[in-house]
Amino acid sequence: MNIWNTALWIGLGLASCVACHRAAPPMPVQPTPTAEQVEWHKLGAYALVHFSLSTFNGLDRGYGDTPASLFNPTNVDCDQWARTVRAAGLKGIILTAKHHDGFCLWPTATTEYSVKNSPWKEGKGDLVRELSEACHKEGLKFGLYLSPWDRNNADYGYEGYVETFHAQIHELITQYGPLFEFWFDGARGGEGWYGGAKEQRTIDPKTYYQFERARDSIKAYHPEAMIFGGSVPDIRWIGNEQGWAGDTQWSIFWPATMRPWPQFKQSIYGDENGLMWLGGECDVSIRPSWFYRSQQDNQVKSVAHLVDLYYRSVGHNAAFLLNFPVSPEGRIHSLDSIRAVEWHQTLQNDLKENLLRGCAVEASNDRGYGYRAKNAVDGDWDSYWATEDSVTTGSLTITLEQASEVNRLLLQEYIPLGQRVRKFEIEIGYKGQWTPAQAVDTTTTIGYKRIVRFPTQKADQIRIHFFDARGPLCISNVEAFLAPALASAPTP
Ligand code: FUL
Repeated sequence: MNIWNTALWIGLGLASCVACHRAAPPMPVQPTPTAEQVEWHKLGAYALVHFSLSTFNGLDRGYGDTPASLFNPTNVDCDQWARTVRAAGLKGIILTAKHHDGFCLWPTATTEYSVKNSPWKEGKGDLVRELSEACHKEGLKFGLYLSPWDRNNADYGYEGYVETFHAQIHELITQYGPLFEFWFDGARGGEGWYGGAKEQRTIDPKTYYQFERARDSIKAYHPEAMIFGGSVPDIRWIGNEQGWAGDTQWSIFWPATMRPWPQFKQSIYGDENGLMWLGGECDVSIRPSWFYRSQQDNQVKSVAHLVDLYYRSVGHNAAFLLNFPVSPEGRIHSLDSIRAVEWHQTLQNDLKENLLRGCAVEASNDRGYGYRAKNAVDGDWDSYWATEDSVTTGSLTITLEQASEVNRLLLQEYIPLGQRVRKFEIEIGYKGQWTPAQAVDTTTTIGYKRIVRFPTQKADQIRIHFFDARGPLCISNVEAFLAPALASAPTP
């Protein structure tokens, strides 16, 4: 055996030794997310933009009879929207390609009610294209909002409109992209212009729009796109339009046909007994209205309000969808862009230095090599601490390298194997004395991410007790921070 063969043998031996000592991973606890849903969870926060005829006619839900000629922005600057959104730390933009009034922001062949019959760029403009290109340039993801309800279309409520709706989906998915999200608003039927009929039309939202067919078309071109709304979604509305998720927050839901309790309540909290994975998305506008109104220039949400919403959405295992109402000029108002960037900077300061990275950590139990406690503080989401199959409670004790003040704790579960933790508690240790952190946020579920705020305390150790879980614990990440006091005081 020459020296190379010996080296190879030792190498192979070591590799197989390591392989044979790695403990088996825990079994998934159902339901589990798809790989695409996991990637979506990682986005955290992204933007919505409302811009359409409603920007010009003052109606939040246009009736469908405002002439297309009213759409005449003087200085559309999609690059400015994309730059603003990126500077605000948001990961993408979803655009209202068509709102309830039926006006289309792209030169569709399906209706005359679109930008092609507006004075903007003499009818040659295409806002969907401009924004998709701007997003691409800024490294942002791009998504579309298409209102199923169409108050302009004469055929709305009849078969003809369903074909128009699907033709619009086809145009959007084949001409623009890649798309990371497709947003179907829940508003459905009611009064409208409907080609001059001016009447009330009702539809059955579960069957009328043929959402299964829409889903197949979207996924064929954009397999990674998350579908919001409709009857076969990938993610769910959080049950309010104020930007917050329930303090207990399961990414688990009942299918539409089997919901045991009121939809809105389940939307806010999810339900651990549900049968499908459906993460929550928290939509809210940076101003009171979705569309721009100059009277609201003094009502842009404060940094403290936005920071609080971040903790109660992303910090509650949900996504944050922040709407920017673009002005009639065609720009995000400087009040909004400055506020959004300040918000992002505040959050960056709050969560700047992870005090637990690489610290010594002890667990009450682990399932063996490959799943030790150190995986929870190694900064790698894909490695996780896991307990033995029969162990669904336990604790992690982390010793800081240096004593420090602390007021934020961030926890993450390894969700590809399901959401597990029902309840936990944080204890702060200093010089051998342990005191419970007086958490502002409840310490129930974790899921993809949970950020807990508590009053500043001096710590040389932090202990997390996991009291109850749906299976063995799988904790991928624990971080602690000291957020500057003035930047964002926790609001109850
Ligand atoms: C709602 C719509 O009716 C609003 O106009 C807005 O688009 C919001 C995001 O969704 O349901």
